[in-house]
Amino acid sequence: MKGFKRMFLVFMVTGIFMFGIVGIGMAAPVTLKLAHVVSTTAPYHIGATELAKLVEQKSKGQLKIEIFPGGQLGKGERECIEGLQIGTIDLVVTSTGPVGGFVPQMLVVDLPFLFRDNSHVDKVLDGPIGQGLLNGLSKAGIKGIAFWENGFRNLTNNKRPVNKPEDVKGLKLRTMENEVHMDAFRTLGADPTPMTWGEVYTSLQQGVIDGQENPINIIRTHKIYEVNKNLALTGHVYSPALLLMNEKKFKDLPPNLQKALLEAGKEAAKFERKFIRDNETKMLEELKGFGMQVTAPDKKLFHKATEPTYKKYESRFGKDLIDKIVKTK
Ligand code: EAX
Repeated sequence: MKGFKRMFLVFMVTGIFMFGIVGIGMAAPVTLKLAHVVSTTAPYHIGATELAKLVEQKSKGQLKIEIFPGGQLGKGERECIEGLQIGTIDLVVTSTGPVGGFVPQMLVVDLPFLFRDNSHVDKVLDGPIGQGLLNGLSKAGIKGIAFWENGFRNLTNNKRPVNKPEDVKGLKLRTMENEVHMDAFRTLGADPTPMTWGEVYTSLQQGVIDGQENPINIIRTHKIYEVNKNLALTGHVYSPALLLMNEKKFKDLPPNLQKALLEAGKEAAKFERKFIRDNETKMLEELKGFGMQVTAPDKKLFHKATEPTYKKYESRFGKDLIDKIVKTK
């Protein structure tokens, strides 16, 4: 019996000792707050949900993401990015729309008709040019993790069908808080009104503005068909999105969790883009089903009409960079 007691004692002490070490080794999981301003049916949310799953897997539960959709932590994307800078928000999924207000160089991607199609987008944004733009965010205390997608933007309005650039003249159009977009619409003779996303539906409903422009997925998942009846497939600008993190908080993460987040951020980017591209045609058919009058104007006419925007911004962004993007095959 004495021998058995000693063995049991040794076993217990060893067990407690081992458990102690493991217990101490395993830090409490880190939970990051992610904010975005769109609905829970929109691609940003679908992508963020996938990101949370991937991060948990890759970090073996050491890193978790809590998602705050629909502007809960900041009614507009600019407010969310400000929250990110001061540290009240850890991660943000946002269009590049308002980012130019923090890092002007990022606005280069918002030039009209800069990107030909999705594969051109992927080659540029997943390549050295894209990485350079992400690195540039560090100037504003922001860690650029990956380019996600918003999509090619199209025009909706309540006044008239749009079949040519002249049809845009005089329309009071909501734009993002983005000077390049506003300049492009001024060249078309429209009256651009910068406004945060959360105010657009009601402003259209009350006739404060005539129209707005967004990718099909945003028009569909935010019921814009209830307040605007004309949709013109202008595809006048590609709107990238970004997964951003407060840079200090990123640097404070242990290397294994930094690695998990960077990998998951890039994988979720592919997942989110694929979701948008796989569902675009279906969503467009649904918009027609909800009674939207859809026109497909000649994009070359709009491209030609917005060319003056390039003249204005060439010196700011550098003709070299613009040419490099345009010439990327
Ligand atoms: O990022 O503000 C906009 O029009 C954006 O496309 C929307 O917030 C999604």
